[in-house]
Amino acid sequence: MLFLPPVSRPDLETFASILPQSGKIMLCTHRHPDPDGLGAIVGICHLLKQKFGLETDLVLEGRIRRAENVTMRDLLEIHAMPKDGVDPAAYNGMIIVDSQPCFSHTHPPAGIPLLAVFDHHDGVSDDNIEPIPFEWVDSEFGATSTMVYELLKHYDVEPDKRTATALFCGVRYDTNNLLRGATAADEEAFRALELTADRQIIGAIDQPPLSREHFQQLHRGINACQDYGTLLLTLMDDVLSPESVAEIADWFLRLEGQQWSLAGGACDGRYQVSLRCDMPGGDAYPALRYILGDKGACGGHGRMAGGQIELDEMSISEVKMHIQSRALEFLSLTGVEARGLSAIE
Ligand SMILES: [Mn+2]
Repeated sequence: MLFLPPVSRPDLETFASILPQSGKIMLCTHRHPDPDGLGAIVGICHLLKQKFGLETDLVLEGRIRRAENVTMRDLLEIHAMPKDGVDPAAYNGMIIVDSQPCFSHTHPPAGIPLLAVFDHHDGVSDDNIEPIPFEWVDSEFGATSTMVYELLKHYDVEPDKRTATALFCGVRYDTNNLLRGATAADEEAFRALELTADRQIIGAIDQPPLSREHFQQLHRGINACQDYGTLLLTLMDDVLSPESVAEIADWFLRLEGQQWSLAGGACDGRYQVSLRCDMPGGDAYPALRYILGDKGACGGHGRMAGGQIELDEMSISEVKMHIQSRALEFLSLTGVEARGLSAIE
C-alpha cells in the first residue's frame, strides 16, 4: 500500500550545512514587502549573525508605502540597499523569504547563488528552476515568520526585542491576529514572541499617522465602487500604492452582507488587483486567475488573492473593461445593474 507522507519539514539541521563558513548573505523577499516578509528577513538576519557569525544585506524590491509597513521599517530600522548597487561578487549566497524564485512578483538580484527558500505560499512547479540547496515551503503555516521562529528555536537562538517585534508583526498581520489560516505553530509563535516584543512599537505600527492623500484615495475608492450585490467592484485609475488597492478591497469587504470585493488601481506601470471574499466556500485564487485570464499574473490563498496586469500593451481603461467583464462573467452577473456605494437610498 502506498502512503503519502504529510508535507514534511526538511531536517532543519541541514540548513546549517548549506551555509558558507564566512562572508555575506543577501536576503530578499517579494516586491512591495509586507510585515511577514520584513519579519522573516529580520529573523533570518538575527539567526545568521548570532549562530553562524554571518553578515547580511537586504534588497527590498518595490517601494514600501503602506503606512503600517513604513512605520515597521522605520521603527525597526530595517535598512535595505538599492538593487542596482549590488555587487554579486560580495555575497556568498542568497536567501529568499515569504516568496519563491518562480513567483512573478519576485526578482532578486542576479548572479548570487540561491541557498535557501522559506515560504508559506503554495509553490508553482517549474522544471526550469535549479534545485535549491535548502527549501522549506509549507502552505500549512499562516506566516513565514512562524517558520523562521521555529528555525530560531531549533538553533536555540533567542530573538532579541527587535527580532521578536518583527516576527510578531509578521505572524500577526499575515494571520490577522490568528483569525486567518493560523495553525497551532502560528499560535505558539505569536504567544511566545508577544512576550518579548516591544509594545510601544507594535502600537505605533498598528495606528500610524495617515497622509491627506490616503484619505483622498479612500474618497476616490468610495466614489468608484460599484455594488452588484454579491460583488463590490472598485476599479480606480492611478493609486498611491499597490497596498492601497488591497486596503480598499479589505475595507469594502466589511460592508454588511457577504460578497466578493474586487479592487484595482494603476501604480508603477502595472494595474494592481486585489480580490477578497467572505462568502462561505469562496476561493479567491482560482477566481482571480479566471478574471485576469491570460493578461496577468496572480497569487493567493483562501479568501485573498492579488495580481497585476502590465500596462505596456493595454491602457488603464482597457484593463478596467477586461477585469469588469471577466468578473461579471465569473460571478454570473453580466447584465446586472450596479448601484454606486455612495448613492443615497
Ligand atoms: Mn506571508
